[in-house]
Amino acid sequence: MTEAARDNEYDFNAVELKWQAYWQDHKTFKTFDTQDKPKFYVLDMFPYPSGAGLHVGHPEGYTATDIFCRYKRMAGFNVLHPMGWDAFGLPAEQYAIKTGTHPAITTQQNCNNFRRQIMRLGLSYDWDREINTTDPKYYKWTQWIFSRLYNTFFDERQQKGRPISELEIPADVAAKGPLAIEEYRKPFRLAYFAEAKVWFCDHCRTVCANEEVLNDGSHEKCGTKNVHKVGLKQWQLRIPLYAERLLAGLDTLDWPEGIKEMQRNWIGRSCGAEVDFEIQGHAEKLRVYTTRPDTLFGATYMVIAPEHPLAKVICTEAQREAVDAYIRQASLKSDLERTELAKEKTGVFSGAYGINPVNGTAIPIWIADYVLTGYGTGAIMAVPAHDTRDFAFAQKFNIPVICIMSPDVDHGSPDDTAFFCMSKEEMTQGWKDPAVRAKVKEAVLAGKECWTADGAYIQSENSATGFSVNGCKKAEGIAKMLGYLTEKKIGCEKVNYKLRDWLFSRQRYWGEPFPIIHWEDGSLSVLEADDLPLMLPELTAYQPSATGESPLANATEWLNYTCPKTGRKGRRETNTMPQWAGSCWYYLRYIDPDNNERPWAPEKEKYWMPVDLYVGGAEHAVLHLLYSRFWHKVLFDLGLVSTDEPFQRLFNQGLILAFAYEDDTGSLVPSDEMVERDGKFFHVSDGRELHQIVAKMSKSLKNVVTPDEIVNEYGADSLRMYEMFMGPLDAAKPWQTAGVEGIYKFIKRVWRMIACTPVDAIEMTREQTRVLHATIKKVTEDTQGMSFNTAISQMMIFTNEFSKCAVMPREAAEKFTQILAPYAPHLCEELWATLGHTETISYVPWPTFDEKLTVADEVEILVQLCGKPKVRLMMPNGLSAPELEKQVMAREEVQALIEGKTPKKIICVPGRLVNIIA
Ligand code: ANZ
Repeated sequence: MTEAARDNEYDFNAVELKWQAYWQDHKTFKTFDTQDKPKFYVLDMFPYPSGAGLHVGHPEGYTATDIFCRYKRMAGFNVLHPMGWDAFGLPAEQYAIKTGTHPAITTQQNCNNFRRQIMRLGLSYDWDREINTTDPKYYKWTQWIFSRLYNTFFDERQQKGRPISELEIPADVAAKGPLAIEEYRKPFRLAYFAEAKVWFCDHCRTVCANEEVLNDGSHEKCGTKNVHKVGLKQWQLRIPLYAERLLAGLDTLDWPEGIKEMQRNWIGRSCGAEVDFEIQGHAEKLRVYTTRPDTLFGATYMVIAPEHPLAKVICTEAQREAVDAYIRQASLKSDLERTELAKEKTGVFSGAYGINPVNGTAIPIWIADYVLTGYGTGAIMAVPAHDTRDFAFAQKFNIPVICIMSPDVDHGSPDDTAFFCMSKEEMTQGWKDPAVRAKVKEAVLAGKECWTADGAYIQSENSATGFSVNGCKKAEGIAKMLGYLTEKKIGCEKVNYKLRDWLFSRQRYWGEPFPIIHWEDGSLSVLEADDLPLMLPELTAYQPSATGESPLANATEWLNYTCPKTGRKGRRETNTMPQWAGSCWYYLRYIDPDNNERPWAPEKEKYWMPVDLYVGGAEHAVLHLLYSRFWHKVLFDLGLVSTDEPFQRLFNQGLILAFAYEDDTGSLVPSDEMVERDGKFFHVSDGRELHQIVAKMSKSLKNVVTPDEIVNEYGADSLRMYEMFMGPLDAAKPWQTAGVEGIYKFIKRVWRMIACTPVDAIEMTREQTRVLHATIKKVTEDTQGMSFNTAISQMMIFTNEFSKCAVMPREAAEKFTQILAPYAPHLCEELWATLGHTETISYVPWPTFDEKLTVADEVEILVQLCGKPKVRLMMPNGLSAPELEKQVMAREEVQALIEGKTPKKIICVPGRLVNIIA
C-alpha cells in the first residue's frame, strides 16, 4: 500500500505530477510507424497559442480525443495522437508593433505556456511529433506545397489537377517562344497573381478573404466595419475549379450533417442557363445567367451590373451623365450593402434595348447594383412577375409586370405567403381559405403580385415560330426551353458556383513568405525545394503601410534579389500567406515531422492516412475544413497523398458557456458585482435584482475559468471528468465549478474503494458480477460512441455498488481501474500500481464482458392502475408480455388493488410496467 493510500486521503497533486513525469521519462505515448497493429489517427484542431493561455473550452475537445485514444490503445490499435501550434497570426505581430518584441519570441513563450498547461492535463500526445507552423523547417514545406499549386492546372475533362508542364500548348503559341507559353499557362495555374478587387480592412491594414467578412459587413478578425473593396495585386487560388469534387466528396464523409450542408451552401452550386440577347444598334450580344430560362416570355427588362464592360458602351448620350454618376456611387458600396442590407433598389436606365430572343420584343436595359459583377455573367433578364427582387425593382421604376405562369395556389406552397393583397390576419392563417387563395391568384394574374412557386405557363407562346410552353409545369417548361435555346444556339445549360477564388495573400509580417521572385521584365519564378525555406527577414518595424504594402517592403536587403547564375535582377514577394496556409496540411506533417528531404515519406502517409477522427469547433465548418480539403485533393491528384479526403470522421464539440447576469434593462453585469441570496441574484452595490443567463465566457463579464485554477484545486482528472460529465459532447453547456466538486468526490470515493480497502481474489456475488459486466459493456459502447457522460454515470453506479464491500474482489477492482483509466488516467495508473502492477496501464488490454452476465435475475416492474403508478414489484427478468401479465395479476398486492374485479384491459411493457385499466 502506498503512503497516500494509508492515510486515506487521495493526494491528487503528488499522484498526477508523478505519473506525468513517468509518461514523459518513459515516452509512454511515443508512436511508431509499425504496421503489425491496425492504425488509428486521432486529430485535434491545433490551437493558436494566444497570450491568454488555455481556457476551459480547449480541454473539452482535447480530453474527448484523449479518452478515445487511450481506449483505442488498450483495444489494440496503434494510435497517432499529436499536437502542435498554429502560430502565425495577427496578435503576435500587433504585440510586436506595440512593444518591439519579435513575434517569434512571443510565439515561443506562448507555445511553452500552452504546452505546460496541456501536459498538466495528462493528455497522451506524442510530444516528439510536436509541430509549429512558424518553424522554418515546417514552413519550408508550406512554401513547397504553394509552389506545387502554382505549378498545377485543372484538367476539366479528367476533373483532376495535373502538372502545368502537361498542359497542351497550341502550336501557334509554342511557335512564339517561352514568354508566350508562360503567358498562355497563366490563366490555368491554380495559384495566380493578379489585380483583384479585394476586401481591405483599414483597421488591420490588410486584405481579407471573402469568408472573413461577416454578414453584417464586419471583419471577423477585429470586429470593426472598416472593410471595403480596393484593387490590389494579390495571390489567389482557383478553388472553384474543385467545386464539383468538393461537393461529391462530402457524401463519402462521416461528418455532422449540418457542417456538410454549410459547405454545400458555401460552394453554392446553381444550375441554370446562359442566354444571349441582341442589343439594338450594337454588334455585341448581352449574355445573361438565369436559373429560370422557362420564364423568358415574362422578361420585361434587363439589368447589367454597374461594373459590366458594356455599361459605358451601350449607354446613350442622353443617359450618359446619369449612368456615370450611378456607376461612381455604386463603386463605393460593398456587395452586402448592394444586396442584403439594401433597403430599396436603385438603378438607372442605360437608354439601350435588348431583344428578347424568344419573341423579338425590345426590352429596356437598366444598370442596377442589385446585380453583382462577380456572379454569373454580371447581367440578368428580369422577370418581375416571378422574381421578388425584380418585382420590387419594377414597382419602383414603373416597369411592366407580365405574369406568364398561372399560379397553382391549391398545390403550390408559396415560400412567402406575405402577399400585398392579404390582410395581417389572412397572412397568419388565411392561406387555408380558398377565397384568399383565389384573391391572390387574381392579383398575380393581373401583375400586382409576384409568384415564385409552381403553376402552368400562360402567355408563353410565339405564334410566328410556333414555340410554346403554355400549359406546362415548371420542370417541364425549363427542360423544353433549354432544348429550344440550345437548338437555336441562343443559349446553353450552365452551372455556376457561389464559391469564389480564394484570396491568398496578406500585407503582414508574421506569415509564410511566398517562394516567389518577380523579375524586372514582369515575369515571375517560383523557388524550388533546394532554395527553401525562404526565411522571414529580421525587421525592426512591423507596421504595415497604409497603402497596402506589407512590412516586408522595408527589408531592402532581403527584398532585392540577383540570380547568382545569370545576374538577372528581381524582387521578392512582399505579401505573406494567410494564417489558413499552415493549417491546410499540418495533419500530414505529424506523420513524418522531422523529414528534411520531403514533406512526408509516402509509405508513412499510406499507413496513417486518412485521419480517422477529427475533433474541433464548429466555427471551422467552412473555412479551414474547405481549404484543407481543397489542398488535399490537389496533393492527391499529384500523387503525393493516397486518399482523396483528409478527414474521415468529424466531430464538433459544443461550446462551453458560463453563467452571466443581466438587469431588467438587459444590460450585462460582471460576475463579481453579483451576490446570490436564496437562489436569487442581486447587484452588490444597489441591490437591484439580476437574472442569470447563459453566455460566452468573456473577460469583461469576469466569468472566465482557466484550467490552471481548476487543476490546482481539484486536479487534472477532476477537470477532465467534469468536462466530459457536463452533458453530451456536442451540446453547448454552461460551466459550473460546483459540478467539479461532485466529480472530485467521486474520484476520492474510487480511491477509497480500491486503494484503501483490502483487495482479494474472492468470488463476486451474482449481483456484483452483473454490475461489473454491465459496466464494462456500457463503458465500452459509450466510449466508442463518444457518449462519455453516460459512461461516467455507469461508473458511478458501479462505485455505489462496490463501495459497500469490506473486501474488494480483485477482478472487479482491476477491470474497473482499466475502464476508468482513459477518463482519469493519473488516478488509475496509481491504483494499478497499488494493485501490484509494475507496468503502465496505458497498454493493458481492454477488458471484455459477457453479454449473458449483464442482465439481472430480477427486474422492478411498475404496476399502474389507469395510468397512475401504484406498486413496484420484483419480477423474474426476461418475461414475455403474457407471462408478465399472468405473474403480476397473480400477486396479492395487485388483486387488492383491483378489489377482485376483472380489468377491462391490461397493457404490458416487458421489463418495465403493467398498466391495468379497471
Ligand atoms: C431570371 C429569373 C426569373 C431568375 C425568375 C430567377 C427567377 P442563384 O440561385 O443564386 O444562382 N442573377 C443571375 N446573375 C446575377 C447576378 N450577377 N447578380 C444578381 N442576380 C443574378 O440565382 C440565379 C438567379 O439570380 C438568376 O435567375 C438571375 O435571375 C439572378 F423567375 O433570371 B434569374
